[in-house]
Amino acid sequence: MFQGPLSESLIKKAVEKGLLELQVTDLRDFTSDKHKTADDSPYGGGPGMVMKVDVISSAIDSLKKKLEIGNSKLDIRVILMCPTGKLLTQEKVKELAKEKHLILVCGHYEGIDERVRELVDEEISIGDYVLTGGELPAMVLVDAIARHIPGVVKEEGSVMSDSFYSGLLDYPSYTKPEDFEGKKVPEVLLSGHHKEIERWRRKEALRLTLYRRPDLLAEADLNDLDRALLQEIMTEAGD
Ligand code: 4GY
Repeated sequence: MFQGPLSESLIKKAVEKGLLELQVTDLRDFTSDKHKTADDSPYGGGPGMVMKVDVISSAIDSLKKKLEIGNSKLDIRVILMCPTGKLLTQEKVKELAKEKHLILVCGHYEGIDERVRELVDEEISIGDYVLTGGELPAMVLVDAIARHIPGVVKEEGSVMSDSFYSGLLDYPSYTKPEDFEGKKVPEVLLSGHHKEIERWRRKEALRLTLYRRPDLLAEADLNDLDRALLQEIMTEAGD
């Protein structure tokens, strides 16, 4: 399941360049019976299967030991991907990108034994919906983190100007053709006036954030120019 998404595009190149190392561990390798049982029915009855805490614990311990060979005692963060975790944000992604090692635990089936929560440092959710497993969320997290490793994205400026990076949505972008079925590229972008282009982009980023994500705007770090631009936007809207 990990092979497809992680052997495509920028992630593959990052691995080839040695900027990033990814390792997939099969929980079944840490089972202790001949049927390789990684899940069992819930105590108290009810539908579905529950992932076994002893199996997950062995897998985490083994990974920690392996990573610690050669390195003296490491502080490796262990993250459980689950819908009950804290919602993933760009801020969290940037924080995790600074870590040297991460272990991402992917649940499966209907649930995991409650005691797994005590084995992990934190729980992260990628959104308020339930998937069939934590694998896709883990890949989402890996992809988001990888973009913050120097050298993974060619132009680092493009990471810095991303939506959410400065707490606002990104400004609108255009490329050729200049006129598509009557829909024209804003004049200012063709003008070559760098200062004016910068001002326009900031204003449009503010406008987009105001209309689509006012919650972000309330949290954003705004300067005097930003406040002036927002004033302009609201005046324009009132006309
Ligand atoms: N949403 N964000 C998510 C998820 C699947 C039952 C625990 C999510 O991160 N993970 O939906 N995971 C569940 C399936 C066991 C993981």
